[in-house]
Amino acid sequence: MIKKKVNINGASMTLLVDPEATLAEVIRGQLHLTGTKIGCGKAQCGACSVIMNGKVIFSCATKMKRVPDEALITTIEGIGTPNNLHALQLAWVKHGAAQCGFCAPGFIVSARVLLDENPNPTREEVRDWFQKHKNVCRCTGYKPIVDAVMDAARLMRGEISVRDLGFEMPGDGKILGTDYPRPSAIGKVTGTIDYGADLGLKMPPGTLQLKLVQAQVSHARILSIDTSEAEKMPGVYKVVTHKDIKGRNRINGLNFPSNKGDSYDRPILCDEKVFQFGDAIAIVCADTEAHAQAAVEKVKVELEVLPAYMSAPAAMEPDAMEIHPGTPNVYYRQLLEKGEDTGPLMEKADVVVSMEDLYVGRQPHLPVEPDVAAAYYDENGNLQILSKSIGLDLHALMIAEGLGLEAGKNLFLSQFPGVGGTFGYKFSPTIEALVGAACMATGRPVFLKFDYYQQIIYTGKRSPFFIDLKFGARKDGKIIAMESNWAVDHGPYSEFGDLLTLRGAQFIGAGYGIPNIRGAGYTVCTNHAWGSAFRAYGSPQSFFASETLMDVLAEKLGIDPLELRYINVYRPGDTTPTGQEPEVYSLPQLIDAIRPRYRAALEKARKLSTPEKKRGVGVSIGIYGCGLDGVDGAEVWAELLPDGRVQVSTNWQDHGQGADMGLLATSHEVLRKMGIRPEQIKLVMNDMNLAPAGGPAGGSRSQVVVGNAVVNACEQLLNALRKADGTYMTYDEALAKGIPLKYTGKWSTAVANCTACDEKGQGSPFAVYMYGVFLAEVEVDTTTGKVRVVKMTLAADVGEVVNRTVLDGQIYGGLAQGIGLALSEDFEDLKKHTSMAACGIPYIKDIPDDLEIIYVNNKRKHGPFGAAGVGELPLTSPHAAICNAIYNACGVRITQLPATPEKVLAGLQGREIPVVRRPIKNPAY
Ligand code: MCN
Ligand code: FES
Ligand code: FES
Repeated sequence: MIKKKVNINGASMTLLVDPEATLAEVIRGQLHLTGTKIGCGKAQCGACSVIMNGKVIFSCATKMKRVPDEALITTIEGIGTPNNLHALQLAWVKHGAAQCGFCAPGFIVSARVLLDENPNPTREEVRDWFQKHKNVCRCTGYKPIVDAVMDAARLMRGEISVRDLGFEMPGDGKILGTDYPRPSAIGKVTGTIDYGADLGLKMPPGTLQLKLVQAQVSHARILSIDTSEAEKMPGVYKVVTHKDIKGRNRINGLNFPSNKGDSYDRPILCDEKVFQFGDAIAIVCADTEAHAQAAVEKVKVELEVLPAYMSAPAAMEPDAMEIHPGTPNVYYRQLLEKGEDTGPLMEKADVVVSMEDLYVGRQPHLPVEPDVAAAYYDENGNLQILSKSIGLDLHALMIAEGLGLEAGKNLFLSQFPGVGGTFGYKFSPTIEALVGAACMATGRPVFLKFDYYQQIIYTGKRSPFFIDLKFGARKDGKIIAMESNWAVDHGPYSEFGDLLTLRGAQFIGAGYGIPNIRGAGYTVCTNHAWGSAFRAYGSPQSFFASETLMDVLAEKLGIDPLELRYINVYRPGDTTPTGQEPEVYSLPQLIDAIRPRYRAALEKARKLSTPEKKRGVGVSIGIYGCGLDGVDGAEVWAELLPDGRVQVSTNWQDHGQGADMGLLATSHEVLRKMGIRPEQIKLVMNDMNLAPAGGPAGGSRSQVVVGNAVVNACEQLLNALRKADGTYMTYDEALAKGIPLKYTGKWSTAVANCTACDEKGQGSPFAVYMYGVFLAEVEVDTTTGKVRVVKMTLAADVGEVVNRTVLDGQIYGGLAQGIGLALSEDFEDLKKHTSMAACGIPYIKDIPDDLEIIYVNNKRKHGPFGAAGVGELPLTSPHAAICNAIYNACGVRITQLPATPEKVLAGLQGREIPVVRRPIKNPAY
């Protein structure tokens, strides 16, 4: 222990600290200044940035013994408060620069030093600054952040006023379609909203800290688990193993009936086998994290190590052992049969093109906030779990049986107030059942937070697809037949593997009115990371294949790639690969909108290309459904409160996308008719104890499905309160008349006749789709193979705009993730891909400042006020446009992602680009 004098946010204090503790631990743990966040914990993300003696530093990497005496330290709490926002915080709110908001405190303190040093920076100087200080944002695509810094600088220079950064209510009082700031923004930019790790520090005395014993091998039989020594370690309360779990000890994966995989193949705590590296074997519950961690080392696990099948090709080999004994490694098949048999049509076609083993890898989600959860028993003896779950009611159902509980009866889930991004990994429960099991085994409140390494190895990843694809086309460019074959490496757990494989049927070749299709997709069990949802789920893999092959076809036919797409995109009379009639025909309009930019980009690339730096342009189309397959519904309550406000309640879970804003703008659009202002709407969200099920915030469904239920609930309330003269009753009047004050709104895609796809992949799975055309401009360094994306443009039809800032932000953020997917992101090598940076997260200079969006608005019949969703559209196929642009620039065709400099350079030098091949194309099934 040492004594350290410091000045924090203007207050001088003497601290007693462990010299080895980090400044972040002291600020957060001892001083409870939880505005400073810990993301990577390794000086890679800037979430923990604070100012020390005028410099931006990583508090996660600064030991207390290195903090100079009398250091002047400023944290986010010293920059501004909710009642007195700093210019940067005002501008952050204005530009929607805090989506999940987890990165915001770090960026804001970093920017504060920049503006102290340089009050009039250029955009590039702002970008250089954040690059130098390694400030990472996974949500915004960085552009709104630079916008915010520029505006804050203007305000500080006196060029604009505070009012310019505020929200001006339009005369009609309508906030739908405006840049109204999201309700949670101020909490995020001031660091006052509690994320999981913040709440963890504020739990009551007696809370047990949890640490996991995790597998260090990818496949093994468990021979014994000995906890006796660990249980004797200081501070240890209990070591929980599978034997302590009262229920079935399995997560219910909710498999399709035709899936040969067992819905119950994912253990909560491993009992018989280890299925992948990082699997949880035991939970140490102790008084402190340090004590728990020390005891983890003492748990003895005896294993018989088995061969590990680390990819679909390996697990498909005839001599591979069954990873789940009794279940074949290829455990699900999705057929696709539309129109006539394609064999004879391919023979008749003027041109046939095909490619094999097009591959999109195991993209890691990389939210800046690592996974975290807490559990406790409430006063009624019910188990309460808090987490980052984006499907509270769904996850309660999936874990209840495993724990021996009943969802909604004695098991309730809620979200932490702040959730630092999920991008879909939280569509599956991760550590919810672990904290539940620990709380049940100890009877004490418990808390578990992952470090970033655990975030990477334990949580699910995007599942790689290997795709073979063939198009048969006429000379005029019209595609008449498609044949597809795909294998999905879904890791060891079958949960949602069938659904993901179905996405291949729905999205390979989507966007084009191809009349005849034959295809088959296979789900493969492997020992690499389990597959979970990832934004745009299944479509980035699918579009990478069809949008790459479109360019190959265009070249063979001598037709411009954009025009070939124009010839083939959905027109009235066409149907989707699943035989569904599109609800709108946006793609020709979107191509028309992008064409002038495309032509200009080609011209510019021609002019700017040099032998060392070759420029190129590529396009792709992207489509995604808004909903869960088939019939999908939501429930919402609207209630008039005694003070005249209206309470709107539902579980529209927030990842950071702006669920609060969506719920507010959607309900306000109905309620404003009775004179309700936005601040009179009380949102009650994301707590199973308090709000009904809106359904998971996945599949870009919430704005459409929950939004419609919001409209329904609010309209019922409005209709009940409307008087004959068109005015509305007050609370007292309604009470006096005995009119019910609370209404349950419901909506389901049954009104749009949605049907799940059948065994031949045919059906009308989604009521509403989103449509986009991507334009990528790249520069390839021919000496290194490094690719720089110079500009991305997306022409998008997401229907009516609900909130402009949220919408723009969703698209910028998705495009940035697409650039990462194309060029750098991967989770393949368990030894190498172990940190945020090693997994290839894009820093600000990896993303162009030039991100352009062109909106086309075809109002959707089945969307509230005509809105579709947006969340996943921008990540459907930007990577395909980028790879097409690389080919256009330098003639190197990348067929397996990511397009690393090594691969591009190999292509440039005429060497073979290494690829992974799938041995068995049509496995016996
Ligand atoms: N919206 C809008 N106008 C429209 C459509 C939508 O303003 N025409 C707004 C909505 O009000 C909502 C947001 O855009 O605030 C996204 O709406 P929607 O597309 O319906 O998606 P969900 O609310 O269901 O959110 C989930 C979606 C998915 S599936 C993933 S994955 C995802 C995403 O959104 N993960 C995200 N966006 C993310 N954004 C952040 N910052 N972090 C994540 O983890
Ligand atoms: Fe400190 Fe990432 S840099 S948490
Ligand atoms: Fe930056 Fe989410 S807003 S990480």
